[in-house]
Amino acid sequence: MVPLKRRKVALSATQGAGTHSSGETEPAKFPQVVLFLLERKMGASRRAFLSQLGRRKGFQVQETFSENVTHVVCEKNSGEEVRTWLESQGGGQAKLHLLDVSWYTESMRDGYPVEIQDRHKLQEPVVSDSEVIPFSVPGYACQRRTTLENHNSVLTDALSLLAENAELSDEDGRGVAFRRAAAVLKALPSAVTHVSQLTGLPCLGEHSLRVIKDILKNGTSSEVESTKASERFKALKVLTGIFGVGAKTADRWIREGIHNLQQLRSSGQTLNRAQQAGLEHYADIRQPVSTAEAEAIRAVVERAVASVLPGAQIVLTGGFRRGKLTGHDVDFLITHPEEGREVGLMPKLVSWLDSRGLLLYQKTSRNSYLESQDGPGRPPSNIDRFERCLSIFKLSTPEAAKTDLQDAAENGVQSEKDGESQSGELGQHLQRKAASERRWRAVRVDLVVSPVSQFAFALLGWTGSKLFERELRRWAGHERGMSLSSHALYDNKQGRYIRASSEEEIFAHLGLEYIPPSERNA
Ligand code: 8GT
Ligand code: MN
Repeated sequence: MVPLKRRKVALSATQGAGTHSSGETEPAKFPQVVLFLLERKMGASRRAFLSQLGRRKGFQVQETFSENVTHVVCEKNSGEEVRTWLESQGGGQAKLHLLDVSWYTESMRDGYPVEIQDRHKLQEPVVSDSEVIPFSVPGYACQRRTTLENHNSVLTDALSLLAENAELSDEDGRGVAFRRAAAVLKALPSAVTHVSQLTGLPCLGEHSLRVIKDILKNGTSSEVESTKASERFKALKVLTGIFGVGAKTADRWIREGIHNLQQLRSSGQTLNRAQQAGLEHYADIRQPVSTAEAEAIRAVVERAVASVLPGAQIVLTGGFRRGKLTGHDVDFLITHPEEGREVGLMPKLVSWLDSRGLLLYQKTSRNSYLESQDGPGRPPSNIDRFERCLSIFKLSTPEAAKTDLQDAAENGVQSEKDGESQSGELGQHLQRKAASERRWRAVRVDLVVSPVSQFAFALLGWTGSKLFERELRRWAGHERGMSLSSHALYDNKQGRYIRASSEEEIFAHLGLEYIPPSERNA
């Protein structure tokens, strides 16, 4: 045994975290790890012995507890007991590890801080409701600020996948329920670690709660895993990944035995123009669009708009306006400050782009919105009826070409995953060659033209997220007796339209605090 009484108890109290607590000057071997051994139940002599052993092995073992401590090592203490003691010491830092002495002895044996396993962690008592700080979240996504910083992405990814599966299976109700549950978790200021924290949160239905509990308990949800692995879900994803193919068409194809692109190509199915283009540019379109690419397309569209209608204004909407770094497409809203001048803009814009070979596909629908027909007395429907162009741009940038190269290089693995099985090495070689030779890539672009009188509504409606929009309309209807669309706000009780020239005004009319685009990522 070590002569205990000779330990220099007070020594380390004056020393910082970076120095060796035994008083020697050599640098700590593991500067990130600052240990403190709790004397309670361990006893002073054993503590002194273990501390000295640790220091000899190059660990920083502090004699007194401080903010610098990263690991508290205890013997025969429960988590609750240690937490009580910690509180009496003024807390300690948030990421403090509370560990059993077994972690320490194993680390001593191996000569380095071993990875922390569950069995090393102190037994935590079952958390009772009174001890957890419950999260508080308002019921509508449009009352919340949801940034891109998501502390619960494991949970929200799982719920989003189930939402997607429901949507692809014509079960929209279930889809929305999962989306709402995911949106609530996205808005939380920190990660959920215990189910009891969910008490009182809105929009968490029985099914969503079950999935969340599974993940908190086991790390995964069997339902999510089996959905992900199901042939039907995989086929639906691949087929609806084709521009122009919706869930209904994909479902019909699957019933006819078509599960991947190869099978679709050889099936002799009649494809419409959009689907043909979608199939042709499948690999490009499923590749996320970067902000740089979105900016490049903005520059092109700006040039086009300026030349066909000087003075017209163009705004990047959709996910990019919310600050997302990638998107599945690029959305633009175009208007002119003089009402009426925007009429006829879309065909001119499209032909400007088309004549320069910038469009691989386009389909323009005319503006079918007529306030006189839609109201008063007939509130505007959710369906958007602006003059609109769904297109596939041919984006030529060196950067795009580089991405294509990378794509092609990874294509073997990627395509297998997508169900687009390549026909051997030759197929892959040809695809790689084709991608490296072209100096462009296909990008989905949506262009929308709005009269300036409806611009604020169109901007709000096209900024998203989809759930945020849905929740705005639900709020308007249920809480305010109003109908909101991308064209207008209608007061059902007063039987009249409410004008607005900015998003801020619309939020105010709805009795909502203004939420900027970057916080609409519900
Ligand atoms: P992304 O990054 O995947 O592109 O995500 P996003 O930009 O948020 O979604 P989006 O599908 O591109 O749609 C952009 C916004 O436009 C959404 O908030 C959606 O609600 C809105 N929107 C309309 N009308 C329509 C429409 O007819 N079709 C689509 N796809 N979106 C519409 O207001
Ligand atoms: Mn978009």
